[in-house]
Amino acid sequence: MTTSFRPGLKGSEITPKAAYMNRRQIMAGAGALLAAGTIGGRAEAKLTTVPSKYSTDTKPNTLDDITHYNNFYEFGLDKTDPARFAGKLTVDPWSIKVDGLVDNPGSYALGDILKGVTLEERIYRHRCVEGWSMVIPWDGFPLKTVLDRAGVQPSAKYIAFETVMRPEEMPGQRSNNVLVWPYVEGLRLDEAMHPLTILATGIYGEPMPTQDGAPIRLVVPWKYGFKSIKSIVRISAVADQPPTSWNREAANEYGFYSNVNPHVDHPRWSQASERRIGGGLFAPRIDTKMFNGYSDEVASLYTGMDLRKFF
Ligand SMILES: Nc1nc2c(c(=O)[nH]1)N[C@H]1C(S)=C(S)[C@@H](COP(=O)(O)O)O[C@H]1N2
Ligand SMILES: [Mo]
Repeated sequence: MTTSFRPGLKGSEITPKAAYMNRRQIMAGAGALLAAGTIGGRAEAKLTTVPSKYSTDTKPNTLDDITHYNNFYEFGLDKTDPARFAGKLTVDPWSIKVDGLVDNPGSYALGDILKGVTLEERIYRHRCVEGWSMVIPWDGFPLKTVLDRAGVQPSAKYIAFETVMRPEEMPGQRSNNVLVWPYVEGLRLDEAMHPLTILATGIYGEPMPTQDGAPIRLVVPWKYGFKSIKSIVRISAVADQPPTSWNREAANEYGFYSNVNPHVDHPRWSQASERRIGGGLFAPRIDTKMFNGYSDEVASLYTGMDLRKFF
């Protein structure tokens, strides 16, 4: 956990959503369906999205917060390293290998994966295991869409994910051995198929900033942030619980499930409360909610499981 004071940060985006909506209206008025925006040095088209019933009403963090306070160890360990170094990652062309226990294995170009897909705006709470949180307006679509097209076979019980391995573009893959590269994650099949589980390709209607996991990353809002693996190049349907990066590193600190749970402390700190990024130096900590506030949607996935044991 680190300090909330970041010198050099502009305090200009007080009402991010309002400013964003204005920008959208201005662009619509100008008939500019494909207005150019620049993220991480790339000139990109504006995404078209529809709202979702799964979005929270809570005010989202500013794009500045979301893109300057990151965990992406492939680019370094400091929260500001991804913003400094992730622009180097080549995200176009991009393809994802879909393999394992599926009827239609193959290497699919991202453009083909996105064909016929409706992007939704999903404003989700994001809770890092380190004790900080944000609210992020993702643009994405259910992971289930990809899994259904792949044709997951009945013998598959889990879905495994892999981040790109590219040490020449990712300095952390050369300089730190905190984790074994590439970063890997996994979900139980029913978690992967859950409507809250999305693949995100943008934030605030802009193509995914590189530091947030461009061009496509997982978002599982009821689990600690490290489950939401970035810059995915492989999705595999498997029979057995797959290894996951942080669990492999310290199994007693980072479980395979890692559902947000204020009643189970990390061995080195409490998980009862969280610090919302962007609240300022003196903002009080807020109570962490079971399943990050998504109990109504996901608690039934875990009936019968001892949530203290399967953390
Ligand atoms: N490949 C990869 N994915 C990753 C990480 C990482 O270091 N590498 N960090 C995780 C952690 S700990 C968090 S909290 C979130 C942070 O996402 P954000 O930077 O977009 O807020 O990404 C997760 N996904
Ligand atoms: Mo995290």
